[in-house]
Amino acid sequence: MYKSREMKSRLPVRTAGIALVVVALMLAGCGSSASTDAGSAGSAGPATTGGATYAIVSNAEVAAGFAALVPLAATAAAKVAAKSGDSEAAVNDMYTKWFEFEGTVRKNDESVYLDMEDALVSVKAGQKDNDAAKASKGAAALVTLTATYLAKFPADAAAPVAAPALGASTQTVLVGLNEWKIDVPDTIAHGIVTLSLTNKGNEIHEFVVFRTDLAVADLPLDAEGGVDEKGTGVHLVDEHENLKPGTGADLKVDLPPGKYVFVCNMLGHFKHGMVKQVIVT
Ligand SMILES: [Cu+2]
Repeated sequence: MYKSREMKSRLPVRTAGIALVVVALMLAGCGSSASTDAGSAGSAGPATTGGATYAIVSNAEVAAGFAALVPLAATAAAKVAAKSGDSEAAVNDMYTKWFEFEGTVRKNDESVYLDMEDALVSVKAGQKDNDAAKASKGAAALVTLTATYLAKFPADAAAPVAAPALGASTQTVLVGLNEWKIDVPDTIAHGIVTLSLTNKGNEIHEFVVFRTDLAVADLPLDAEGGVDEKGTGVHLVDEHENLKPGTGADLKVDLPPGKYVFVCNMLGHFKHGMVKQVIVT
């Protein structure tokens, strides 16, 4: 993600001559890579476990879950470092295990839960970006967070009372990207959500999901005037980069209830209004 962000900031000012070359290059690359974009996005998302996502399990089951999850995260990070071909499968295995007990962690300790989600996203982003340091940082954070959690909720503690009718859903939500807006419903039901992205405009767009309680006007900004993906008060959930005009891709995300903003963080696009606040119920 950081590599492409740097590339964006180095994009030349669009004087007439340069713009023609850029457009020609974009058109040339469009047909060949469109299917690649959609394919990688579809398989990169975590596996769906449907209604079991927010199941409340016993503390013993959570402890057993962490005993399996921590090595899975370490394995995924090691495969990223080794540039192994099945590193993406290892990330998916990690998420599949996490989905078995994350609802209980969230119910017991929302703060640790959110930090764990960030740690897992770091492993996943490291895999996508071929960034071994990022993946291993996420795996290491998970070890620390697991110890923190298990100290508070050991395996032999009584199970929490089940949350009433959380009933996670699986659904597809259509998202239209255009100059300069993001068309998506104001509210989305929580659960595993497939965001079906379509670039309906004439520019390359991207799509970034943040969980944040901040109003759009209060979002932390980076030096280029985009939303600072590591800024205070925002949690990066996931993103899909470089969606060419006329192409689409699916981004599968796990959205607990809360406030979110969807952003196009291409240079200048956020300031042009490509941001949408969404409530997940
Ligand atoms: Cu955009």
